[in-house]
Amino acid sequence: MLLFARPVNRESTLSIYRMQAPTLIRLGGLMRFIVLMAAAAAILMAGSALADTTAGPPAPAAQIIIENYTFRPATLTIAAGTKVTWKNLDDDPHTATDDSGAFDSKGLAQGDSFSFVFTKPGTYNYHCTVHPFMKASIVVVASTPSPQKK
Ligand SMILES: [Cu+2]
Repeated sequence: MLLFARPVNRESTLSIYRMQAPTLIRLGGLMRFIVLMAAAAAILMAGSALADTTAGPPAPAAQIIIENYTFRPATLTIAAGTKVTWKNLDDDPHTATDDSGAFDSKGLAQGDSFSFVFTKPGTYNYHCTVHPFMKASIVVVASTPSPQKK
């Protein structure tokens, strides 16, 4: 009799849990997602920290500032695969236009930026079409695979 009664009592207690279960599962899923994202971010940060300490290729992104009718730096050396972003700080419009047509930012107003990913090694001389005296260059070197730790 008692053995039979217990499961019945349990059943009624469980029904409360059962009502909350979907909410708990949803929260659990969200928490799992957050934890996974945090873990992924940590791995990515650890990876970039490793890349910084080794004398490997430069970071895969670089910036060129256009200010006072000048590209800064005037010569930028990057590894193939690097994304370069130009940003115009002048109130006069400028362009970053490759001499041989590989890229062309078109007119950049103040605060505008333009990005281009350099995949082919070589020297890219470029200028501003509005102010042809503005010249600079980008040297793209072949990227070497970073050493793998096992
Ligand atoms: Cu210009």
